[in-house]
Order: sequence, then C-alpha cells, then structure tokens
Amino acid sequence: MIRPKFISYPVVSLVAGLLVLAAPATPWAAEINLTYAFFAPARTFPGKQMAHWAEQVGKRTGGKVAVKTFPAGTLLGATEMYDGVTKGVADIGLGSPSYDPGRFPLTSGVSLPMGFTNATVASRTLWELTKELQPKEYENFKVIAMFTTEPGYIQSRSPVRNAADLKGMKLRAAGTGVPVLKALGAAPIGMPMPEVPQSVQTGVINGTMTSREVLQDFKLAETLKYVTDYPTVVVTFAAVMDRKRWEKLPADVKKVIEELAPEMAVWTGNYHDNENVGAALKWAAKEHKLQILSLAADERARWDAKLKPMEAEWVKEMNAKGLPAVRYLARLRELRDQFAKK
Ligand code: DTR
Repeated sequence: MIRPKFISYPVVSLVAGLLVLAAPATPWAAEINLTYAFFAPARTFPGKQMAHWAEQVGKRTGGKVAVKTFPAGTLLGATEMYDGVTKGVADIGLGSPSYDPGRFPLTSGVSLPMGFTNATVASRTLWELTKELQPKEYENFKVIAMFTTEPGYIQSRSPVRNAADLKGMKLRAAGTGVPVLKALGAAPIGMPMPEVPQSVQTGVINGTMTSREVLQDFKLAETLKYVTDYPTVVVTFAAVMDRKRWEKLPADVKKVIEELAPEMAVWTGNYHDNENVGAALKWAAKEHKLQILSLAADERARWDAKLKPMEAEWVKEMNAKGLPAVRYLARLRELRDQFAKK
C-alpha cells in the first residue's frame, strides 16, 4: 500500500522538474510575447542589434518575455514603421528618424555636420540627449533603443575627387543627408536603404552617401567602386513601442528594457565601428577593387565651408516651429565631447 506512493513521488517530481527546465527555452511558455519589426535584412547591423536585444530581453526576464523578430520588411517597411507601431501591427518597430526629418525634427539635429568621428560616440550622444530633453516628437512612443551609423561617405560609380566631379551627380541619401549633398552641389534623392541596390543597378542613382558597411551588406561594391574619404553626417535609428502598449507591461519587464537601452547604443556602435565597417571595406577592396579617394586639403576646406551654414539654417527652421534648437545643439556638443574623451 505504501509502495505505489513511494514510486509515484519521484516520477511526478521528475516530470515537474523537466517542465520547469524546459520553460525558459520554449516560446509557448513565455508569459509575454512581443513582435519586433525592422525594414532591412537581419544580416545588417541594425538587424543584429534587434537580434541581440531580443536575446537579452529573453535572458534577463528569465524567459518571461519572448521576442519574435520580423526583419527585411516582413511586417513593416521603412516608411510605414512608426505608424505601424501606433496601429499595433508590431509591438516594437525599428525605424530611421532620418528618413522623416519632418516628423522627427529635433532628432535631425544629430544628423547635421557635427563632426562625429564614429557611431559609438554619436549613438551614445543620441540616446542621452533624447533621454534628457524628451523631444515632443516621441510623445506617443516609448523609445527602447537608439543608435546611429558612422558618418556617411560618398560611395559612387565614378570617382569623386572634387566639387566638379560631384556637380549634378544623382546621389541618394537618407532624408537628413539630402541638404548635405545639395550644399556640396550634387543632385540628391531621398530614398530608404533597401531600395538602393536596384536603383544603382538601373541607373536611377550614381551612388549613395551613407555608412560604408553597405558596400558588403547590400553588395553595393559590385557597382560602386569609389569612396570619397570625407566623413559627412550620421543616420539615426530609433526602436519604439506604442506608449499605451508599454504601459501595460509589468514593472519588472519595464526595468529590464530600460536598463538595456543605454547598453544598446554602446553595443551597436561598437559592433558597427569595430567589426562591421572594417570587414566590409576589406572585403570590397579584395573582391571588388574598391578605391578610397582622398580630398586635397584645400578642397576639403571648401567642402567644410559649404556645410558650415547648415547649422544656423537648421536653428532658424526649428525656432520657427517653436522647438528648443539652441539648447538641443548645446547639449549635443557637450555630450559629444564627453563621450569622445572616454
Ligand atoms: N538608414 C541608412 C543607413 C543604413 C546604413 N546601413 C544600414 C543597414 C540597414 C538599414 C539601413 C542602413 C541610410 O538610409 O542611409
């Protein structure tokens, strides 16, 4: 009579133990499931950022939250990202505020020619600045991660060594890069990154101005053989949740996500600066004979002079909208210099 009990106890506890062990690894066992959309492929550096975030949230919540990622526009494309999050198509959306400076006016200040030397410093500056000054443009969102590209470079089919080479050239940039190319004398076109490879193939554009890892990650080095060694402006990224959706999350989950946010700026900047871009340049030089063209010192000075008025014009434009432009740029400079020292 005693025997069956004796036998069944370890069996029950073994089954229970296996269930507990299995819980964190199985999506169906998570209490909260979040969808996360991005407009470009998983292999790109923002895509890697998304995967890292998803993994960290799963780990740090002990499996309570499972994040399902949708890269390459499978859930939302570049131009519909932020509205898609508001409509609930995805819980989290990673978009580029640089694609829509009208919607994210203050953030476009980070993409002025501010002399950022790498993505890590620019990403940390963008995150801290947004956290401190809380621009109204994010009022309906909870920002969960921000980062930038390295400063963009002109990458073109034919060599650009001076203003004459650039004159009238059809070059693509993110929205915030358009005034830069215009000031330098090119014929700029604003266009999301995923459309670039085909537009280069069909001759709609003769090149692009953005971070240099796209030479490999979008295989652009097959056609674009020249990079002009003149760093211009960074492109911004922001991953957001709808504010009402965010408010429904339990406090412990919110805490994990908030702790992760500043880390993501550093993680993404480091990966982009120290692995991603360097590997792409090496690959493009070896496989496609990429050439890096330097600007003569006097030519560089003339380009700098052409970009100089952009800041004052931006301040004027923001002031007209009643936005705290001067304060934003003053704090941006402080943070830039502080992070550049570390
Ligand atoms: N948003 C960008 C920059 C960009 C650079 N690398 C990637 C990778 C995936 C998406 C976008 C980007 C631009 O449009 O210039």
